[in-house]
Amino acid sequence: MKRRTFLSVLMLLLAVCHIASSQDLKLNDQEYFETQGFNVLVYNNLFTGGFNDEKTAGIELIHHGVRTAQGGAVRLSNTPEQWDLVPSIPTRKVNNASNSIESVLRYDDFDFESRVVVTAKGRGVEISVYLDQPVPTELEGSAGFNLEFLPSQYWAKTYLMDERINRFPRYVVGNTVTRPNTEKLKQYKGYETYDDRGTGEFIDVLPLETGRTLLLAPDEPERMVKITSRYADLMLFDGRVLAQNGWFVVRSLLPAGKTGKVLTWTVEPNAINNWVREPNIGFSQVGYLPSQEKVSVIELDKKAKPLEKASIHKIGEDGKTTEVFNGKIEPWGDYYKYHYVKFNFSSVNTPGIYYIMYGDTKTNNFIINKSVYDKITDATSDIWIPIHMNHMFVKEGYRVWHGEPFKDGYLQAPPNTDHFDLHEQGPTTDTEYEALELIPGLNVGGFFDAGDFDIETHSNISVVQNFVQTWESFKPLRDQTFVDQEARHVVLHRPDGTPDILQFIEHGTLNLVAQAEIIGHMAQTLSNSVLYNYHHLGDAASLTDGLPYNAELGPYEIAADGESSGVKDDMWAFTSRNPSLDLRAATVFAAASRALKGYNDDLSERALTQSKRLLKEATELLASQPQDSTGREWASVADISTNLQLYISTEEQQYKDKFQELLWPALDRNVSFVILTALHGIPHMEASYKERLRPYVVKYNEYIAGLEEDNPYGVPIGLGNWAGSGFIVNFGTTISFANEHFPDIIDANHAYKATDWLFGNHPYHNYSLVATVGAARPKEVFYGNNRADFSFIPGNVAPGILFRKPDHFENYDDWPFLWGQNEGTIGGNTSYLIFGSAFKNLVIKKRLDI
Ligand SMILES: [Ca+2]
Ligand SMILES: [Ca+2]
Ligand SMILES: [Ca+2]
Repeated sequence: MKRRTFLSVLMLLLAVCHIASSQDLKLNDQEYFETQGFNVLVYNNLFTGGFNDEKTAGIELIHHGVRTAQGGAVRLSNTPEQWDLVPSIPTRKVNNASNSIESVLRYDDFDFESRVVVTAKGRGVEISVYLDQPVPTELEGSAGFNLEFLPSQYWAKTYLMDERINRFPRYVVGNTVTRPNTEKLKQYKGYETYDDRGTGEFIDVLPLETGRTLLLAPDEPERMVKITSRYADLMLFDGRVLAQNGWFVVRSLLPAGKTGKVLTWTVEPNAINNWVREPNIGFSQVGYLPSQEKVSVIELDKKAKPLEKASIHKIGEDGKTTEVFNGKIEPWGDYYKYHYVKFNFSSVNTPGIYYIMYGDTKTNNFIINKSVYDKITDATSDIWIPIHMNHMFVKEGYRVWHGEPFKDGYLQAPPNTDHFDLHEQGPTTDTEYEALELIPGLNVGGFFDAGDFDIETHSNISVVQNFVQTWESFKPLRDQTFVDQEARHVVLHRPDGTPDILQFIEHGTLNLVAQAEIIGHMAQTLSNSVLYNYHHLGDAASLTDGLPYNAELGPYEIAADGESSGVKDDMWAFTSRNPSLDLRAATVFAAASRALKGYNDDLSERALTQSKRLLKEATELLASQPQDSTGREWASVADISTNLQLYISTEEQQYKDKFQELLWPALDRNVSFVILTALHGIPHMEASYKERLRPYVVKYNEYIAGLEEDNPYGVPIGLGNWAGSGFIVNFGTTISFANEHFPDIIDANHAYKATDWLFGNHPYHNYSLVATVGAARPKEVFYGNNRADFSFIPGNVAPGILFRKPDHFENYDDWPFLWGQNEGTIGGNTSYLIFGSAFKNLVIKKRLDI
């Protein structure tokens, strides 16, 4: 008896000690659970359905600095894909007194609500699901609580379900069953992510394991998590069976016919005692010019005590290293989750190979030399851009990047179509074509949008504009690409006597002119008609079967003559007329016409003809629209730019007047947003224009100075759902042009902040965000169309450092599938071409000054 009392007291004491432990989870003022080593976020990031369900929402774990789990919520399938239904979270209550967060999860389609309560318990959290009404009958066996773990952080590590030892598979090899489509719950807006090949069945995934206690990664303290479930079995699924971007899913079904507390999990991530995150030493992986300013921004755990000094070491030709500089660490301060200090080593200016030492942390090497930036656009122009040429066969060495896509052409999208890639066909076709009729001739030229294979007309317009601007401003004669439009054949690394940029202008113009000539105006997009081939991963030429759809044939049947098929996979042209888009096309046609003259005179003339026609028609259409309609909303930067381009092309006073009428108030509203367009106007306006612009350039310089206060990197950092490399490219371009026109106001050195950021001086890690580009440590995985291979397409610029609410920046370099941080777009990468060209121009000028 006595002994039992003693034990009870001891246990109580232990429990008290445990409660007092400094590593217990606490709700912080950012409204998430925190302890050193891990954070539990509870609906700080919400699901939004359809396009935005991209594994960045729900209950999330940030484990020793890496967001390793997300998607914690009541879900309706074993391994939910993008476009599966997601719950809305109408209420979320943070209760500091009880150390808990309570949220209501709701599925409108089934009038189904649950309450998820997450409570800190010692070193972990308890997650409970409450129901006021039982699970609706149609969701019995489907509604369950899921939490998803990142495969790249768990594969090849061990796990134990109850006592059974196992290993997370490096590649998905799992068991599946097929079930009748009648049992498949509807997907977002009724879309279907799969092609059932006429079977009437869908694939469901079977669990890898089932039990009550799951221990993940006991062999890796940074990733070890223990999950126990009190009332229901835990099942472990491999989400990669259905979709390469799937995660490992831990799931318990909600019981049928029950109310009250129906499910309780305890989730206990391991926190390493006294863990402190390694410093992230930012620097340019491409290297530095001898004369330029060189500042490393070092990102530190708030628990880390900043060091006094850091040092630079030179690697000699004999392979030996010598310390050549040591200097003081300057404090900057806190920015979101971390603390930042700076290390200025500008005085190191002898060409050579170097690395940085900060305490025990040694970086990889970098170069100081006059030539480091010479090739920063070559991978983009020689490789990334030609690989994205649509309707062509593209070869590099022994490798075929893709065959000729979309030989089946494009069908007229039916009226009233709401498209999954955020387009719509309005109530009429606005063409002479019937719904689903082939519009012949559109499968020519154009560039793939991004990691997908559609032609976004507005992006393709910007792309041609970017190419023409690069050509007219910098005249790059680089020729490393062979383009045969007749044979639809492209070969990389094979010169053909024509500057590549002219061939890119031609290729973009061919598709845009075809749209104008054949449809009569611009299409919004040429895109997929079915969701199951929109997420295509593989050769673009195999996205469709290359045969026009023939309604006379049965499903999946091929005609006897081999010329058509019964596969409904053809792409659609979305043709609702938008006069603002036509007006933008008119400007780019005028620009392309100038550039193509003397190279492809026929296309040059056709572009000019369409420019004049669309300009007239679009102007009339816009004038006939009611004043308050969106068509007359001239206020955006695109409209300011359009009027400038129209003036450059036509020299008509009305466009010059309109340009200035829109420009000055826009500059008053937001100088940093519009200044680049204003700078582009200088060569075309009278001298007084430049003088009127001067005070705005002074204001822009104040904005640049203000960025030094805003964040440790001194660049505009985006906090949106698509990370901000694009802003930084634009920032660098603006500085380059502003310095050219106003060298007395804008210091050229600010442009290095843009290259520094892009090439490695940024939060989370220090890898270059541009694929390859002469960097010592470029990022290795991107969301390109080869993402399923965990690879990259050289020259791609990743959106980069993605912000997750409330205070986390990330960029996965072992997991390509999050587009907001790892994709590259044809618009963004051709903007990088302009930035790189303008920047190199600046550097060459400075080099002459040296
Ligand atoms: Ca797209
Ligand atoms: Ca060429
Ligand atoms: Ca087809």
